[in-house]
Amino acid sequence: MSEKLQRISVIDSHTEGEPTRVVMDGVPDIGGGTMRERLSGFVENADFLRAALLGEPRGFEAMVGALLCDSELEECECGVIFFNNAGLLNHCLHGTIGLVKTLEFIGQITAGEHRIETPVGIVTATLNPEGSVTVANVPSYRYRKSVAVEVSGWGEIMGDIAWGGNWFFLIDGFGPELSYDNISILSDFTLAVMDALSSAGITGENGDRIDHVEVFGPPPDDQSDSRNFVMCPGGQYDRSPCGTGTSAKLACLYDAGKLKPGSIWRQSSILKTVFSGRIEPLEGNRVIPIVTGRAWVNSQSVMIIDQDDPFAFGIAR
Ligand code: PYC
Repeated sequence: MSEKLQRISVIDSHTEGEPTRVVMDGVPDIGGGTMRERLSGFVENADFLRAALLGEPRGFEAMVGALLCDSELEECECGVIFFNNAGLLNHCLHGTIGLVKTLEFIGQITAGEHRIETPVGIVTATLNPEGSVTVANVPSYRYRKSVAVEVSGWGEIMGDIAWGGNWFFLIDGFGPELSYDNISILSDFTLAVMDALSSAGITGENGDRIDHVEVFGPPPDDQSDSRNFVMCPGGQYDRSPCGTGTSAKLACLYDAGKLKPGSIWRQSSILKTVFSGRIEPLEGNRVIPIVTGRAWVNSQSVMIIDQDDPFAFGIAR
């Protein structure tokens, strides 16, 4: 192959329906340090990956990218930086589950506990003997409860603001019915809420942008306790129950006295796939959410970036 061709190795998986593309090799140097410190190196040198690998014609907009990195922390198996069509993500729990199954697939890990460094902290992922993955997430908490926001076309909507590794606005019992046939209207609704939060200056702690909106409703069957629909930054909904979103939900339930240590909460996605979760309490209203889900590796490939290809860096770029 000539030098005008750049080759990038990836392994794809889906976690309860939501895709993860792990970038294994072939990426420019983004520097060292913690995963948080490397984010600026990613933006400077590797941001092209977002459109090139996740956008058309190689990917599709709902894909989440996970750049596999070495970690400088001795206790960590590896580090990871998550990104999607809109930019960098603070964290991604379905992506962590996908990454663990990818590391198992290439023979790097076997069943047991593995620490992974993310930009928001270290998580402990357990690859269970039967194949599922349990992630003990970063400390999570409800920041504000029953916050009202006026949403154009929908009126006043109430929700909680919580951190689960990303910032969420959690809406329970308002909005369109949670059904697969309603994905388009659920998308319109949650995007309108995201816009309204931003216009009203409603944020997470320290002015952080709330970039995920999560709507809850009754469970679709007896396999779960609730169903959700989660809108991610970039306008795509999460096909899985959203791991950081489930973490935020667990923190809210705990703060409301509705989830005790030892109890299990089963969160269904809009596709009816399920994450099960529990909490370990920390000080105050903080908890460590512990979330279990399944992922399957479904592709291993080498992406070719041909400098002569008009869409070498994706159609969206
Ligand atoms: O599972 O945490 C998650 C997630 C965040 C965005 C998409 N999935």
